Amino acid sequence: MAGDYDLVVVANRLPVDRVEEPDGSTSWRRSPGGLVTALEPVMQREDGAWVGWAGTPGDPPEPFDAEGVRCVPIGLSAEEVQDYYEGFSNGTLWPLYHDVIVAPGYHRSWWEAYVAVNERFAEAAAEQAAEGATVWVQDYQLQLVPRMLRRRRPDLSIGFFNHIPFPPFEIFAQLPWRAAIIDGLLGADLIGFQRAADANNFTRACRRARNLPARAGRIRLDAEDGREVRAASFPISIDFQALDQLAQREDVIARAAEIRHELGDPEHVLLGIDRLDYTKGILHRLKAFEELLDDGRVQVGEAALVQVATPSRERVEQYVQLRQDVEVTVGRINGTYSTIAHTGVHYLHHSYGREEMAALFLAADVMLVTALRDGMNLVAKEYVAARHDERGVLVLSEFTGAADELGQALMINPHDIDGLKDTIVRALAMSPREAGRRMRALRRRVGDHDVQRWAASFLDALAQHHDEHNPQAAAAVEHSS
Ligand code: GDG
Repeated sequence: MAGDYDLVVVANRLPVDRVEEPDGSTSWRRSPGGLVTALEPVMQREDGAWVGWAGTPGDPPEPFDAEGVRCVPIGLSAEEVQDYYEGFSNGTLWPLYHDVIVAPGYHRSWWEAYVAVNERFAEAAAEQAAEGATVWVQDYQLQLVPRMLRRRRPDLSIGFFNHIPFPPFEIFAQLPWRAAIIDGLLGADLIGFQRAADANNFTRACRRARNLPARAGRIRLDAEDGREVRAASFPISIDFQALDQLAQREDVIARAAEIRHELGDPEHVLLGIDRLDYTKGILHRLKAFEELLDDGRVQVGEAALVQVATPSRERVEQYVQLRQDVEVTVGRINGTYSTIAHTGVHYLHHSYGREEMAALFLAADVMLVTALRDGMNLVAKEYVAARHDERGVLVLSEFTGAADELGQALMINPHDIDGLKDTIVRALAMSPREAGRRMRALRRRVGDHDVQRWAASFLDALAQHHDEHNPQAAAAVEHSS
């Protein structure tokens, strides 16, 4: 049974957050994040629906319209939140896909919940999509949805985008359900990844785990009349123009100056902004800063490090441990090096509004992105977008997707603490002329490749590939018309 919508986005979360109003009623506010911004214009133009979890366990609210988009909530029980979301998504897949920085848990009960919840998302998407519609499935929580959807609706054009890395086969092979994940993804016409290396890893996994003929990002499925699936890179980006403009607002510029003043007007402000996640290399960054203080190459009072660590996945064991480790480390650094007048590390375990984020970016001489593995890292691109003054230096881990595009950043290997320290010192000492030259090149790149362009290029490639390589779907649509 076909629904009404020509474009259906399926993501773990809806693009809106529930807000309790003072009068006791509830309303929905658009959640911060690039995906919503990127898709909003297309969703409005194409008559779009968004299928996702509303963020709290229990029965789902009825479908509703918000921000010009039809929102279709999926219900998750408290147990499913534990097993599908905190368990298989964030306790198995997240560490496995990020180079096993911590050990993934392999539990059959988590997998069963993942399968059941993916079925529920697929069912809802199948109900909403019009005949011949496009369905765009997002991210690692929903890798089985493309296949489940195709089984129900062979007429659809199905895309999938993986926001996190896809690991080398040697790591992926650990997963007891690796074949089912590959089969799930191959239900799509087009599978998008952040980096070319991720697409290659996936293509190789198709060969190794499924023995499929897969070459140069093309996977042929002989069992499905030779249907061909394409795997390619589509590096995600940010709404460059919106952040550029926000950072030019007088109140934001004034707030940036005020932040520096509140920090005690140090000569150098260093900044880290991350979800509090073990993939982000926060401890490596703190270690480098601590050693620089210890060596006397950097002095408290002259330099201050601001570390915003947004609370994240607080019920998952490794995140509880990480928070403790970060807080002990910050406490030790400040206990050892801070003075009554000056603090070494300003650690902020909460999230901020967009204006404050833009002001922080503007206030920072050096932005530290030291991820151990990161699909893209939007914070790096946001720093660049905010620096309309063409100042500031981006220190960027080579293990981020962003490193493939932002060649004018100072690249580091976060495991190489000496190298990281030297690069921080180099960033602090960089002439305004060199910093300006680098920042201009970075801004050109991000400005030309913004999130709107990302969404359009994925959807165009999907339409083209679907028309050329999916004989079954074309037949299904013809048959029904
Ligand atoms: C996943 C992949 C990939 C953070 N704190 C606050 C805040 N943020 C915003 C940032 C940025 C976003 O959250 C985080 O995006 P990242 O890309 O840095 O990292 P993940 O959350 O791990 O995202 C990643 C991404 O998906 C997209 O595909 O790049 O590799 O892991 O936009 O600004 N925003 C506000 N207050 C905060 O305190 N307003």
